[in-house]
Amino acid sequence: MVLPRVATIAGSDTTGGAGMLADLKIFEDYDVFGMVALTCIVSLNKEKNWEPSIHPINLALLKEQVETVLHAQPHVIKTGMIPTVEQMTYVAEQLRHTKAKIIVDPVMACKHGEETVLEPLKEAFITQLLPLATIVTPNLFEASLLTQQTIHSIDEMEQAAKYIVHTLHANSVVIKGGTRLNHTQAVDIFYDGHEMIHLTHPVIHHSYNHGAGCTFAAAIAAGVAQGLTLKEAVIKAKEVVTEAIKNSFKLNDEMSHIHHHAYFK
Ligand code: PXL
Repeated sequence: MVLPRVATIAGSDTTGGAGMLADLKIFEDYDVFGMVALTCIVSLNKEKNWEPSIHPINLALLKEQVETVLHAQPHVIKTGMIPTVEQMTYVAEQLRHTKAKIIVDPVMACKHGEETVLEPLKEAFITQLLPLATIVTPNLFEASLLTQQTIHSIDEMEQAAKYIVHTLHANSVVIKGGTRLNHTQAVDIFYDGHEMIHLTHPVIHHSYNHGAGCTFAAAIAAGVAQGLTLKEAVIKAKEVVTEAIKNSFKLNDEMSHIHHHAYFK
């Protein structure tokens, strides 16, 4: 049997919760072979009260890495934080020529306690990466940036999902609503242009979810690489993330992380 190969084009979250560290942890758990093209290093600045600082990798070095992973012909490619428009333009150009399935996590904010917003990336996502996406995985905040609509209800989530597929031309979408709509159920919505599915689970009453978004998209990527349909991969990914959030832990006074591996124990 061929060992499925998955490449992630993403940043490193030094604290081990999000970014390509989350991706690789999940790829191991799914037993798919992981590769990385690193876009940036995110570390926390002690002098600035542990605020995150994003350090992009220079374009020449990113190019060398992307060429290297593409030469190994990954079955699936996941994109995470791509912090500059220059990087994103280059990555989109390369992905346009691959046969791999493409999972786009449209990271536009970096939450390490404080939130750093990468809004200038919005146009580049819309014009360049989304049309290449087999599936795109925005959270509520990213979905409202991409659609320029506020989202306060399940109905508005559904409208946003339709807009992302039919107007922005992603092949399919899962909007991670999580607990932000303040219901007793956390609801995510999957839409592939035909079927609209609600994925629900009871709200977990704490906010330790750093890394959940990356983990969800990584689990979808790994599931697709193993041959699951998109819908099956999304349903399993939701179970994996829910278990990871249930088993989250306090890393230090600033941060709490999910336990990526919890579902597989
Ligand atoms: O969760 C978004 C994210 C993605 N990638 C990296 C990050 C973060 C948030 O902290 O650090 C590298």
